[in-house]
Amino acid sequence: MQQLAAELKIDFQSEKYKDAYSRINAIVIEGEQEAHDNYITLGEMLPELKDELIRLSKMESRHKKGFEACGRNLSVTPDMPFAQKFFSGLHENFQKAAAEGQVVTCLLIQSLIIECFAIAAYNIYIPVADDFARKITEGVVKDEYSHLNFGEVWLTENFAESKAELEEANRQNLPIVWRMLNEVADDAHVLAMEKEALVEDFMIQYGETLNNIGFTTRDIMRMSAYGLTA
Ligand code: Y39
Ligand code: FE
Ligand code: FE
Ligand code: FE
Repeated sequence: MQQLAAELKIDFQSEKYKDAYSRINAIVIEGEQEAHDNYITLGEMLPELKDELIRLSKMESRHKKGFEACGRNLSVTPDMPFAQKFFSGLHENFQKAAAEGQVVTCLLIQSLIIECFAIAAYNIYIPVADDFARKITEGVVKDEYSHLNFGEVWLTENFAESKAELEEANRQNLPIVWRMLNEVADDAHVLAMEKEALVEDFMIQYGETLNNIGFTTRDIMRMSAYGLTA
């Protein structure tokens, strides 16, 4: 895997690489922090699953520390204000849903959308990462599959009562994901991560998950179309 980064002759120390990394690294650090906070909130909304959700939140804290080390390893200072702005749309929608006790919407935002985004981004990053970051990211992505699985299992078990809210939450949040992908495309390209690959991985993962939860192919086609206009 390491050969791809070498073949592409990625210069991890160039100013151009480090400048792009200061934003992507910040996005990942901010994302892991928000994922931590979101699982704590979900633990309060689902008291019978609190212990498991606290366990997930601790994994997210570890991920954050790992990615902070990746930035330090390249002598990059993450641009955290940029990252906070980057996440503000999903952040606000999660907060609003939590305040209204909409656990299904919260699960869709964190455990389906954000986790699928993470899985796509980390899988695309691993072959083009520096050696240090690759080892860290390989460990992290395994955890993200287990977080996606948590949301998938809960929503499968509660599918009938959740279906309408899931469709509405998808309609409100999927366009935000496409805007985020567009916003990060140029920086991702500098890291040898192509937007087309990110979109493809995201859609495969997200569509497969919706299918496992109980949506029909027809539902998934309709739900995926939201955001194409973003
Ligand atoms: O559950 C999690 O750990 C998710 C918070 C992390 C999301 C990280 C978002 C990655 C997007 C990076 C875009 C790079 C092209
Ligand atoms: Fe994580
Ligand atoms: Fe996660
Ligand atoms: Fe190019």
